[in-house]
Amino acid sequence: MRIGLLPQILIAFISAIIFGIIFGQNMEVVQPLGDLFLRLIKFVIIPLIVSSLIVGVASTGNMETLGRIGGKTIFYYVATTLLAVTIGLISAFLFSPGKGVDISSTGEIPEATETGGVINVFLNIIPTNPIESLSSGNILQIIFFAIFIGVGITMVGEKAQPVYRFFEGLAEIMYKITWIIMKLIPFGVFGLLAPIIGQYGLSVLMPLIKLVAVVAFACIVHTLVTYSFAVKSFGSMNPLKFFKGIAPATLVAFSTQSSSGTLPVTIKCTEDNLGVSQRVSSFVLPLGATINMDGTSLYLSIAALFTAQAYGIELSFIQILTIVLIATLGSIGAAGVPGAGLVMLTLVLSAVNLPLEAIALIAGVDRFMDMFRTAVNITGDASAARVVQQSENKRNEASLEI
Ligand code: DAS
Repeated sequence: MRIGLLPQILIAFISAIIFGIIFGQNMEVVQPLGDLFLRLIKFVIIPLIVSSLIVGVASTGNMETLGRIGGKTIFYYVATTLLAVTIGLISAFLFSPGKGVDISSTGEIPEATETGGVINVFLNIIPTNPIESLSSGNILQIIFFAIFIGVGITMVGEKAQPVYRFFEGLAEIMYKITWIIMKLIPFGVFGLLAPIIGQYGLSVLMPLIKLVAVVAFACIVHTLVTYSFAVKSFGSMNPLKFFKGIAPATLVAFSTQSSSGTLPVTIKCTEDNLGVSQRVSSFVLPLGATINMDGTSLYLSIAALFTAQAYGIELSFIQILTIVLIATLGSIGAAGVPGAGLVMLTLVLSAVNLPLEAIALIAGVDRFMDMFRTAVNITGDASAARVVQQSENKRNEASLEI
């Protein structure tokens, strides 16, 4: 009998607690299992973010599409994602989910990087040597490089198609490898969590329950506030009609934790219930399932602050700004598959030098948060489709009046 991944993670989570309580610090013997899982996640992250970002940006097709509809769509996606990250940060500061257990990492906590001012943060994003950025794992520069390659492919058009197809294939390969690594989560959870429980006891778990609650709260606030305002003000639709219309897809996303897996349902609900044409939905929704993940972005900002709070690390303004940037860009690069946000969390923590061991704590409850963030991700995509459709309707009406 095959046990689903979520029950497996629950079994690993509960086993880690039981073994940690019974065997105490002796459980550090399974630490290598956890380290192996973290190394596998770090191994996949850079090729995954490069290929998925390039494909996500270049998949807008051609400059015409990228023009009117693409411009509106991408503007809406970036604006709502930045809003989501802001709501995430405010929630994390308000409720401090990580306060309660100040666990210093097993290794030396590296000094948080000071990058010398806001201007430098943005200047440092531009890679002087992309190969060096890739080899040194400079996340922001890698993301910058990938986005510009994606724009370049779109601008060049036909001649760049072999390059596009190469990265499309690489993205599929990386999604498959990520999918395999996600299957190892139960082992990673056990190998990372049991030693922590053995060393710190059950008290370290309390913040986790708070973390899930804060992520769920932020997801609900973002959905009810941002999307209601957007569909009412720019989509000329009653928010209740919008949420009722997209509800089947929202529930499928909550249950499957996969935006890509929910895409067919999202398209059907959007076209049948939200008055969106096939022409708009076939562009906005697949792009959204790839690069628009508001739930993931707010989760990344909350999880990063949770980590800083749990390890007693004060974050500077520059680091918080970096978290906003990476959470926004990392959600663009996250795949629409279960657990993608957890993989991207490595990106965010690495970028501001926060201890990756926190992944151990978070991985155990990640799937519960993934339910909420995936439901937000696809609801956000549907709200974009409605807003873009209404904009197109107004444009067509205006052209008829001329
Ligand atoms: N499960 C991902 C999705 O399908 C989101 C995530 O993991 O953050 O959208």
